[in-house]
Amino acid sequence: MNVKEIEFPPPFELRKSILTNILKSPVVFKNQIKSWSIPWTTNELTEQYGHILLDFRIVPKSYKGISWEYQQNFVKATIFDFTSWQSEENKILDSANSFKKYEKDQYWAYSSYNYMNMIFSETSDILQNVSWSVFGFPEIKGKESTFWLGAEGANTPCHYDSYGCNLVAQISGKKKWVLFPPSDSAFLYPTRIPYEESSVFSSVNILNPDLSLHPLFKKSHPHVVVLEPGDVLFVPKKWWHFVLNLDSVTVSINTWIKLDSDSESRLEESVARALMSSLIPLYAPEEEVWLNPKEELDSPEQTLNYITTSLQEVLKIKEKSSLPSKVCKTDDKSDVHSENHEVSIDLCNNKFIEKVKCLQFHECVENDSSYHTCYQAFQESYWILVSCI
Ligand SMILES: O=C(O)CCC(=O)C(=O)O
Repeated sequence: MNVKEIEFPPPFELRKSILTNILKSPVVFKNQIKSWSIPWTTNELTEQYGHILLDFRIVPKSYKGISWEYQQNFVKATIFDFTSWQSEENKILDSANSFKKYEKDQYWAYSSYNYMNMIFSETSDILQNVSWSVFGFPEIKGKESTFWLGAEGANTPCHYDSYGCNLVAQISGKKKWVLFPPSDSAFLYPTRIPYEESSVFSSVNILNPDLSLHPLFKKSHPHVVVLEPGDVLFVPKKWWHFVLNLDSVTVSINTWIKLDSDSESRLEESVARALMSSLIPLYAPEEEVWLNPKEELDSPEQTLNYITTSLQEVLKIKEKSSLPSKVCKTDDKSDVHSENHEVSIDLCNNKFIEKVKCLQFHECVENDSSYHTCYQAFQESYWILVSCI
């Protein structure tokens, strides 16, 4: 098939398309970040940043359930420990290597969602040389980006992010992204358990779906893309995604771009937070974890404050948008008109993203699932409250 090559748009045009929500489908951009002067190979990464200490979650490769963060073991290890574990035989690893007791054929490890300014020093090249300017966001650099390092098989459960949209740069190894449009939400059985601020998880085990439990999943519309080093994926707001590392040392760097609609999402999130903060202490069964690691519950006063502040923010924005001018200010003070705006370049028909029939992208295995339907009452009350806002 003769597919039209997509011309890369000028940065200001891409910025406009992203901020005004004209770019509604995922897009892969090729060959735009090769000039980033950062470690592209495992050797360079180990040489320059081998000493950096990260938290890795460790999961047996035989585990076929959803890899929820709260269920997993964590190890603290350096990047050097990780890359040597992946390239050497376990028996010749230094005894101080934190992965020594984990056979790499039997376990995967993932250090995910590391804010780069928390792990790399301020003067490090990687922090300075990551720049999203070619996509129209010169104000976003390494400091505002996150770093992901994982082994083959490491994955992130299917979820969507409540705020912003996402630019993901693939640096080393390959990653498979399975994306679903926001309109597929009903087919993905959204859940706030485990609770994590700004992540709405799907109850469906994407690699091993149980159709007796989640029959609507077969109506979903997966969009599959394998990212290679140098690719950048744009993920529009509220697109669901499941992500799988395909190589032994897989590195990606991403950033979330703030959108005007985030204020409404903050209000929704404040309701979720209030509900979880009051429900978890009362109802979470002892043997179940309803809270993701690093999350904390708030006091009733805090949750109320959070709702009030985010509601005021929404009302302020609504008031502003009812004024005659439809100009919204972006972070860099350039004006972006939210209507009457023509996009001259067709970005939405991207040839690298394959729309597949649901269940075609993996073997569908019917399995026993221990997912607890007792969450249902809670789930329903949450979605009713959110939809009332
Ligand atoms: O790369 C991954 O494993 C997940 C990335 C992700 O969820 C995101 O960038 O929003």
